[in-house]
Order: sequence, then structure tokens, then C-alpha cells
Amino acid sequence: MKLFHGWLSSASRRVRLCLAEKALPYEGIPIDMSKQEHHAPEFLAMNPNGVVPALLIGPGRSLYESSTICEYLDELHPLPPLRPSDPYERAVMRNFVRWTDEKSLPNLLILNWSIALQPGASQWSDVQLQEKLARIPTAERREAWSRIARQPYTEEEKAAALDKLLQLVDKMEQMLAASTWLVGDRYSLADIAAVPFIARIDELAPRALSADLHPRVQAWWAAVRQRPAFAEARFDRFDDALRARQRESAAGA
Ligand SMILES: N[C@@H](CCC(=O)N[C@@H](CS)C(=O)NCC(=O)O)C(=O)O
Repeated sequence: MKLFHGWLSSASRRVRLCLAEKALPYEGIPIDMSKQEHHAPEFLAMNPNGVVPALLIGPGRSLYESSTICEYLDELHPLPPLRPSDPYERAVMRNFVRWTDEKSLPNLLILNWSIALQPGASQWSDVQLQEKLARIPTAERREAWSRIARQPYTEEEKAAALDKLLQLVDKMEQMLAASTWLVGDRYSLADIAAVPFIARIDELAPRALSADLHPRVQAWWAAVRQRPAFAEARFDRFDDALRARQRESAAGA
């Protein structure tokens, strides 16, 4: 298997976590999104949405959508199980994963892109921007790229995005009142879906994860970080990784 992924991408981090939990061997191929490698025809053949991750399983067989990839891996390699055995709990797990896709990811993208993409994007000429937009397959992401290049998010918009991202922590605190992990008493794809967002919240607004505000989430986060798979999936700090990337491109690497 080959995983085409971004080191800092939440959706990619999910799949890396899932592969590590299952101790599955794979070749990781980092995608440089600043060079639009995810909009190249070879990548679009694997993921027509032009976003990471994509999992190449064999000749002509690839998968996209991190939640779908994780469920596929769990079906193919059932041990250790990452989906609840009870159908109701499995449905609750899927609804939670969908909730993070719809409510958490768009807000985190606003915050991450404002740091990672906006400074460079504001320097693009109109011609350069049009060339880049022409390679993006979906209207939604064309709008997002156009927005970040020409109409950067204001401080108010970024604060609102962070507020919305933090709703995840409230939701998790409620869920953890009923069980050890987010859905039931076993670590599942629901927990894996949340980890990348909580890792980023720990960098952006660590107080939200304190014992006085969200004690159950704090304990959950400590338990997640003790899992060997967490270290294997490599959650580099966003700012550090970005600085390293900038140093590399300054050195012409
Ligand atoms: N629902 C998708 C979301 C994938 C996604 O949005 N990936 C982001 C990184 S987390 C990406 O590739 N962004 C680059 C772009 O939009 O150009 C999934 O879970 O796989």
C-alpha cells in the first residue's frame, strides 16, 4: 500500500493513526501541497477531489476520504478492531466522524491556511492565481484558494473559526461522560477522527484542554498520547514543521 499524504493534514493524520494502530506496513509518500502536487493528473486519478490523503492499494485501485479509508482498513484487517461491534454504536461512531468532517475540518482549514498558505498566496500575480485555480478540480476548493490569495481571513473570522473548532471539545466532554472512549469502552475510529483536531487545539488554545475546563477530554488526550501509534503517526508541531519547510525552500531543497 502507498499512502499519499500531508504531514500536517488532519485527514492524512487520521489514516496514519489507523495504519499505526493496526501495525500495517505501507509506503508513505508526502505530497507538497504548496507545489500543487495534489492537483497533478496522477494524483487526481487516485483522488478526483484533489485533496490528501489517497491510498493506493494496487494497480488501478485507490481510495480517498479519510473516513472511508479507515473503515476499509478496519474491514480488511479486523484486529485490533477500531469499530464498535454493536451496530448502534457503529452508527454513532459514523455520525461523530461525519460531524468532525463537516464542522471541525472547515474551521481548522481557515486557521491553518491563514498561516501556511496565505503569506505566499498574497504574492501571486493574477495570472499565477488563475493558473493555479485552473488545476483545482472542485469549485469549493477553487473558492477557498481564491479567498486565501485575495481576501485573507480577518482576525474576527479567524477568532470565529477557532470558536467553532472548540465546539468539538464541548461535544467530546459530553460524550466522555458516558464511556471511557468517545463511543463505547474501546478506542475506535471516532477517537482517531478527533485526535488531529485535538492535537491542533493543544497548539492553538491549550487552555481548552485543561482539567478545570474539560477534565474528561484532558484525561482522554493524555491516554491517546500514551498509545504507541500516536508516536508512530508523527504529529509534528504545526509551527515547527512550517518553519522547517521554509528553511528547506530557502536553501533551495
Ligand atoms: N473529507 C476529506 C478532506 C480532505 C482534505 O480536506 N484534505 C486537506 C488537508 S487536511 C487538503 O488536501 N487540502 C488541500 C487543498 O484543499 O488544496 C478527507 O477526510 O479525506
